[in-house]
Amino acid sequence: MPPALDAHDPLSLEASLDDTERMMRDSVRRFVTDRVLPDVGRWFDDGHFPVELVKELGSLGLLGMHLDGYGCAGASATAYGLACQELEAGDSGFRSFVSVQGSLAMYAIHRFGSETQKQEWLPPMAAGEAIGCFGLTEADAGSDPASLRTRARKDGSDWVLDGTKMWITNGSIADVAVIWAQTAEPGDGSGIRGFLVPTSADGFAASPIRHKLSLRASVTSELVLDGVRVPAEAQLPGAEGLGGPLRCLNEARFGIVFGAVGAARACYESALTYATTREQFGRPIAGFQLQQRKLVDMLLRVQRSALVALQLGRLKDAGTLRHEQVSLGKLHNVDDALEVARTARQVLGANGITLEYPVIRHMNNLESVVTYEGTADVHTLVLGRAITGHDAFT
Ligand code: TGC
Ligand code: FAD
Repeated sequence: MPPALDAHDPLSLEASLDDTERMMRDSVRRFVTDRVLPDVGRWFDDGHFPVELVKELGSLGLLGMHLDGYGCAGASATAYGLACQELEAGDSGFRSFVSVQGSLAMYAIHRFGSETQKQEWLPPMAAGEAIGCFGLTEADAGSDPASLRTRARKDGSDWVLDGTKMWITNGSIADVAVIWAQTAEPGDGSGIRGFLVPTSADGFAASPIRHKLSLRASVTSELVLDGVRVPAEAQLPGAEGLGGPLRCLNEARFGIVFGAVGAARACYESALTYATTREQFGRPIAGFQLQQRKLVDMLLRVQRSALVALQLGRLKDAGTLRHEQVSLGKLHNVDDALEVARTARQVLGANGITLEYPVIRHMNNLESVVTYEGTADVHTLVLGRAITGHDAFT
């Protein structure tokens, strides 16, 4: 007889991981259990991101972990994804930090930067000694970043940047901001270019966005660039046009595909434990058919999402992953994670609305996750365009 069904791994997906992937997953899970879970409810309540843990994330090799050289771990895409999964099982804020640091800011430098830029920024960022942010979105340019209005103009050999960026993760704790701006002056070439702006530069200001009810254990900021002057060498030489930032987004979206599985799993497990211990009408609520239906529905969604994530990980490691496939994964897994979180919250009854349990924290966080890195609508239309050949954006 095969062993009894494992309620936490009913498809035996564990067996499809190799030793390195399992070790990485387990070390991040330990970090989350020991360093994040005991305090994360309080951090969320206080609207606080514990910046003192950033160096620990660095020493675990999690910052820019799928990049090669410059102090980065050079891990496989699947191992990176599994790390994101475990971090987000703790809180989306931690996965967000790692995504922005490694997949947006460091990836932009690694992929598009000069050798000097890589040497200057990547080693301290990998170690968690320097923090990066990624400024693409503006108040009037969210889903449509091609319409961004931040400008970079040439003055002698320098660049001068003016504009405002909105909703920027890590903005107020960053040492360097990757800023995407329009260069439209004659002789400068035109189009969107990326710039590495030290946050200590004159004219640069970052202020935290307050009163968020989602991703509270994460820093989200507004950036103002008022005549910020940087040398010619601050421009990322390899990035030209919207394709530059969009390539960075593919990396971070890939991490979210896995991260969403972690958040969903945490909600499912919380609901399963609760349902088997909470008694009403003289027995555990897990014995009622309606609750079993909810638990099984959650289980199916978590497993489906885990399969999608693993398949995308294998494709990325094989070098064949397309950006539309990342859109499919982000759309599917975040939608399912939100559905799992909402269902789990109901299973917990009144306890489901408190921070004593992780569920409503994940549920609220996932409202950001479904919005950033391309909303569910945007990814639906990316897929719609891919399967019909008709572009609904233009
Ligand atoms: P479109 O004409 O489709 O494309 C312009 C050029 O880019 C190429 N391209 C891509 N390249 C790489 N990866 C992708 N995913 C790409 N999508 C498009 C495309 O081939 C084209 O290249 P070329 O050489 O022909 O010029 O551009 P569009 O203006 O129609 O827009 C397409 C759309 C809507 C899909 C895109 O604008 C989009 O993805 N919008 C969503 C914006 C977004 O996701 N913003 C995220 C900001 S960062 C963030 O949220 C961080 S939160 C992180 C955290 O805290 O975890
Ligand atoms: P809008 O684009 O105004 O969309 C509003 C609604 O209209 C949405 O439902 C959308 O799906 C829909 N919509 C838009 N266009 C279409 C269309 N063509 N067809 C159908 N429906 C459409 N950005 C960064 O650059 N860096 C960061 O680090 C960063 N971190 C973030 C952290 C948090 C917590 C949050 C919430 C956001 C962050 N963002 C960041 C911004 C994020 O990427 C944007 O919020 C997102 O791209 C959506 O833009 P928007 O909020 O302006 O919404």
